[in-house]
Amino acid sequence: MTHPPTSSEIFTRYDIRAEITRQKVRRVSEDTILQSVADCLVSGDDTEILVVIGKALQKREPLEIINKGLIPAMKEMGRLYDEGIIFLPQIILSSDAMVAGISLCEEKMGQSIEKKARVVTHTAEGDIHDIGQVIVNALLNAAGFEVINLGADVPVDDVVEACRLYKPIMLSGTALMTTTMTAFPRIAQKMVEQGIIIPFVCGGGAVSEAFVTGYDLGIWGKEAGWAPLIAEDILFGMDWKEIRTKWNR
Ligand code: B12
Repeated sequence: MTHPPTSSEIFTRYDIRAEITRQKVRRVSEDTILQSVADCLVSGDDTEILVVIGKALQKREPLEIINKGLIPAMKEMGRLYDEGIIFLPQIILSSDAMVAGISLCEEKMGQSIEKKARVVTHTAEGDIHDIGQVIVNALLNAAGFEVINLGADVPVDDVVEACRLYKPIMLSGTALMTTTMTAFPRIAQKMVEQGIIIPFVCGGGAVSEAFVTGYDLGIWGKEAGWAPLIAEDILFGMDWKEIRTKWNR
């Protein structure tokens, strides 16, 4: 005779599942301060992260916290998600914590009063993955560029129109999905047709160097940190072809 089901056969112990998840999270830094930031991002607490980063900022530079704490922790979340260890709710909590943390670091980095030049940034049409763009905005701002932030899921024509209107020295695009990155060549083609010849730096998990260098104006941006450096090259007088030669294969 089979026995009636026990509680553990009926109920899922979510506290145990959470414990198992914690054991699978890899450390991202040897530095205990940066690791504490990463831990907080993984736990997805967008209030606590302000406290943790506030403390970290007393001993570490904001850029260090972004590059060596927040970004690797978000990558780790991506790995756990890809491997089916965590799910969308945890990702949403962590990405909210990421955005909160970046804005605190951004405040600390300050902004120069005199802006060097204007850059338009956007996340591709149909795509709401804007964490990469948020980082790009913060780094460009900190480096003294005026950022015209079009936000996420921006229609192709709106991007082109913004470039016509604001006359930026550079356009930045972020796409995390293979279905949305196809907006980039369409934007580039329309810009060329309208005579708006500026470097169009495209990044985000979905896009590859081969894809971006397949259309005119396209320059592949591997890391957010490249954005201000490329913008400086433009100020120095380099055109999109020279920039592509320098930064891409
Ligand atoms: C966080 C996340 C989310 C969050 C997004 C929150 C937000 N505000 O961004 C939420 C939960 C909302 C989400 C939703 C969805 N997601 Co999601 N998500 C992710 C996840 C886990 C991490 C992405 C991320 O933020 N990475 C960290 C950032 C910092 O990386 P990044 O943007 O690439 O930026 C870095 C560089 O690329 C570069 N960079 C970026 N832009 C630029 C620009 C310039 C100029 C330069 C120089 C550099 C640069 O700098 C950054 C670091 O230095 C990935 C999985 C993974 N492993 O990546 C899936 C993933 C991107 N999502 C995916 C999917 C499918 C979805 C959903 C459709 C799920 C669903 N079924 O509803 C929806 C999308 C809805 C939509 N229309 O967009 C897929 C995409 C698959 C594909 N290849 O097409 C992925 C790959 C997961 C998977 N393996 O299936 N998601």
